Amino acid sequence: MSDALIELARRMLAGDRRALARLITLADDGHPGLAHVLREIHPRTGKAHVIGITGPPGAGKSTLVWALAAEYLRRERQVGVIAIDPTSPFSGGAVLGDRVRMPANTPAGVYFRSMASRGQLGGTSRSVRGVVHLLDSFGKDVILIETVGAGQSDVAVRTLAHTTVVVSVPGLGDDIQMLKAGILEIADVYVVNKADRDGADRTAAQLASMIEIGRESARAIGHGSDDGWVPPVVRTVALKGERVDELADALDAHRTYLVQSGRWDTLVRAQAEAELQEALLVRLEQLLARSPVAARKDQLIGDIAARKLDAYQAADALLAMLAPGA
Ligand SMILES: Nc1nc2c(ncn2[C@@H]2O[C@H](COP(=O)(O)OP(=O)(O)OP(=O)(O)O)[C@@H](O)[C@H]2O)c(=O)[nH]1
Ligand SMILES: [Mg+2]
Repeated sequence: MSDALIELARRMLAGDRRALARLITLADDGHPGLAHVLREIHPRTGKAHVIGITGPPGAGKSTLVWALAAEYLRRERQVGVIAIDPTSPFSGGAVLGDRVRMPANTPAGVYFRSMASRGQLGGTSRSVRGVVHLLDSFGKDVILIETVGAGQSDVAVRTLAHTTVVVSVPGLGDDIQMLKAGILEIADVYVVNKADRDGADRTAAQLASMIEIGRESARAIGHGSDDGWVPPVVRTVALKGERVDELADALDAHRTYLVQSGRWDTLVRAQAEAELQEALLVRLEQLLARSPVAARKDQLIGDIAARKLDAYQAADALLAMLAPGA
């Protein structure tokens, strides 16, 4: 099994798109054999600029992603697109009749994949991370990840992206929901899309003043202070590709800033740490499942429920059985 997967990984690294598609499906399914694949491709990852694009349903994120992909292609950069679809019928996206999934003619050189977020934070981030690694090793220079804002998958993606873009639309300045969700604090670049509509300038000005207030209060408490990056606000008309070049410039500038300030390395380390933690948990679960100790687990769960033990005592008991004397 693992030999076949390694062979598939080698074909993918040699540029075979169908091998890439099959591996991505395995990552999406959380296939256990993917560990072998990741080992094979790991030395070839770490080059792509991973950009998360988030915002409320219907803001034009998908339209913008495609316009941006076309712009990157003009700049002779290879692009991968991951769209994370919320599975919940209440999240809005899926019920909008006019949502854009994918343009009729996907530009050549753009690899697109839609993934369902299963409402399970760890599961989503693990499989998306796997897909990011695959696209990265395949040679994509830029990986765009679209998520609907303020959901769990959105939080998961934030730990994967180097740069986060928050897309809003005219009128947002009057809507404090986004502020409440804390979404405004996370952006490296802001977009006011649908700038062909009334109020775009006003919304952009409100965003800019909110950014300034945020920076001032951070300075006042001696926190986060002046770190050299002021998030720009770009007004786009994604539908017509207007000012999408300006957005691409802002994203490139952010990447340069990250590299020059040393923050790129900090992000890479933080991601490596998150990944190690995930891997440890997976391995620990496998170890437990295979060991005779597994039989004790049910009993310990009963003890926790009956308030005889707390969860940490139970975990310590399991670990003591797994590794006596450790
Ligand atoms: N007027 C105008 N409409 C736009 C613009 N960009 C996108 N739209 C339209 O807005 C609607 C939603 O666009 P999508 O790109 O699907 O928006 P989205 O944010 O990806 O939506 P979900 O993924 O469903 O959350 C579509 O009808 C688009 O054609 C724009 O710049 N101006
Ligand atoms: Mg969309």
